Formats: sequence, C-alpha cells, structure tokens
Amino acid sequence: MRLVAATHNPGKAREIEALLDGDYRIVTAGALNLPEPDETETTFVGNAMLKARHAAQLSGEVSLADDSGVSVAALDGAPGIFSARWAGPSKDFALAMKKVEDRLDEIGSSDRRAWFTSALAVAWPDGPCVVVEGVVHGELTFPPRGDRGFGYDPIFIPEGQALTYGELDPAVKEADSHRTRAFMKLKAALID
Ligand code: ITT
Repeated sequence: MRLVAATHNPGKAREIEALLDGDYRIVTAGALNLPEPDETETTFVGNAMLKARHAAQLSGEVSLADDSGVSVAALDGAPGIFSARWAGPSKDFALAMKKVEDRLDEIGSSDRRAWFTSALAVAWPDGPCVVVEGVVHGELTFPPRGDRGFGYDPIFIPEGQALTYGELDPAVKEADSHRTRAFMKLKAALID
C-alpha cells in the first residue's frame, strides 16, 4: 500500500521511512508537489492533523503528517510549535540554534532542560484522522555538535546519553526518539 508522507522536510521523511521499515511505499508531499498548508493551529497535535487532512484531501490517499519541535524549559516552551519558523524562510538552523542560545543568555538562565515533541497524524480522504504524541526529554548544549541529524539535533542531548542527536548514530535516535515514541503509540492506536 502507498502512503503519503505529508512533509516537505527531508530529515523527517527519512526518519518516517525508517520507522515504517518497508511496510508501506512512501511518497512525500514534496514529490507530489502538494502545497504546504499554513500551520494555523496552536498545538503540535492540531498542526499534525491539519497537515495530514490537507494532504489526504489533495492527494486522495491516506496521509501521515508529523508536527514537531524543540521546547526549552527556561523559555517557557519556546520555540515549540514555532521551531521551523525560528529558522526563517531560508531554513537556517544554525541561526535558529544561535537564537535559542542568545535567548538563554539574555535571561541569564543556566537551566538547559528541553524536550522534543512529535505529533503524528494519519488521515484518510473524507474519513477519520488518528493523532498521537511522543516526547523525549533532555538537555541543550552549545555550541552545536555533530552533523548526523537535522534541525535542532546538534544542540540536543537526550536523557541517558552523553552525545547530541547530531553526533549519535541515527539508529540510536531511531531506537527511542520522540518520533519513535509517537510511532509506537500510532501503531497501537491503529491496531486497537
Ligand atoms: P513539514 O511541516 O513539511 O513536515 P517542517 O520542517 O516545517 O516540515 P514542522 O513545522 O513540524 O516541520 O517544524 C518542526 C521543526 O522542528 C523542524 O523544521 C525541525 O527543524 C525541528 N525538528 C522536529 N523534529 C526534529 C528532530 O527529530 N530533530 C531535530 N529537529 C527537529
């Protein structure tokens, strides 16, 4: 069966494909030239549903969307759902990570606690939409380290590890990331 991965982010698409482990043929929203919807909701769950429904409606196929981001405790959860927007139109994540560091410096906080969230939604054309959320807690580190991941991976050290997601083998991230935790819940929700 074919599944539309309702994302224009190649890093996410790679991880979603690995999680599906060959069970579905994946085609991305980017490859189908589907336009990106405006993410007008106020939660990860809301935006994941919006993106999955949008792709399902336009493609006529079952669509899986991910809305995700990093939330920083000392910044009251920012950037959170605005994680992509902090990188600007040129998707400059070096800039976005610097912005996080600068904001922490500005408020003089040494609290480095942070968490990644992934909301995964599956929508059927003219049908239901199932949504779940996974979270991984950890700590931020500056300057960024490692180039094996994407987005904010180089500044995030997941709980129980000494290396950032940017430094860790992608298989280690896949074993227990926010996206993997959401994916496990999704599987359970779809089987029940
Ligand atoms: P789509 O909406 O097309 O899927 P996007 O990049 O705009 O792509 P989001 O709106 O969900 O996706 O933005 C989430 C941002 O948070 C994303 O651009 C990443 O930089 C960051 N992010 C999400 N998951 C991440 C992960 O596992 N590792 C590092 N950064 C992540």
